[in-house]
Amino acid sequence: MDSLSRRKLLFGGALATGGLAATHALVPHRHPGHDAAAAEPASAASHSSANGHAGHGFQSGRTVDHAANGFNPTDILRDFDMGKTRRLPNGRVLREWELVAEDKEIEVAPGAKFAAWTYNGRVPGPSLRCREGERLRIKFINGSEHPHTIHFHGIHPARMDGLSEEFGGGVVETGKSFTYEFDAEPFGLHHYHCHTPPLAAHIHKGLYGVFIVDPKKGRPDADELVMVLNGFDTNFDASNEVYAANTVGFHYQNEPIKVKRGELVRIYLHNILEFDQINSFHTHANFFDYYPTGTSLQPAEFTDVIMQAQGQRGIVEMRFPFAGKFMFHAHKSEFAELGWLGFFEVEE
Ligand SMILES: [Cu+2]
Repeated sequence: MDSLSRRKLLFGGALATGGLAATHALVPHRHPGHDAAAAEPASAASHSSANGHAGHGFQSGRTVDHAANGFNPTDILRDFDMGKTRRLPNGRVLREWELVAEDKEIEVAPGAKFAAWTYNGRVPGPSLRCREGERLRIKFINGSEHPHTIHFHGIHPARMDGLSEEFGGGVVETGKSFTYEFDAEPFGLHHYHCHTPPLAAHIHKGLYGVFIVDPKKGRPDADELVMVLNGFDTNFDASNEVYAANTVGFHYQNEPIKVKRGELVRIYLHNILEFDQINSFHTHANFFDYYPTGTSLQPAEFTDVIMQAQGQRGIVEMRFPFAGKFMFHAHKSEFAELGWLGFFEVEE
């Protein structure tokens, strides 16, 4: 059994356990905008690396229409959503957000359209950020055609866990809303995603984002970046044709991430990749401190490559001693050639 047919089996199984006759609609085989132009990159960026040209179809320096997408991966790097805060009578801080699920076609590589499901119109969803010990309230409004939830990683009561009914939660139907409320704990780098079956579909369609709980005393000043490692199955064969950090393949090759020489750079790095079992992050010509899950203030490792399975995340801290352009990418050649590759541009 080759890996592709195993993937197909796994995906079929996930659909079956969803028990939904509507799975065909949940996982559309073609989207409305599917045309010859959209089909081209998927075939050019064939998942098979046997032809030796994987990825060349869209590794051309052309870029996507960020305005049409409604978000730009360069902005997503440093865009932290702190929500709105006020003091409760007991003195604690209450922090509130509103997240809206919305169906939206996005371009994940030049010409490669993807019928995404989004939180607040972007993939990944907003980078929610709070401080340890605060009370958090997240109003979720489902403006999508499909039922969804928000499942937060963290510590909270079962009803706030964002599961479906059979597991003690409740999906939020189209046009309905639900308010999740819990305490911000533990400090670290966490994440949130939809937990409605079929799970593989609901996650990989784009319903995910990072959830940062800062330690009470904070972390040292740094240039802080969020990278959500993801991928897209553009032809519905339960394997990805496009890989990226923050959605758009090769974006940070076309627009390198500008950082300052000698300055501390902190990366909130999270892997949500569906269908593939593992992802990785490698920096060229440099090493970094790594804090798995961000739950300790002491690094666990000093290295230049780490691996993350789906749902794993960690904080990377590094300084660049030399000016110039330095590559970073998945140390999985196939992913790198299909979009998960970029550059830091280190300036004086
Ligand atoms: Cu969902």
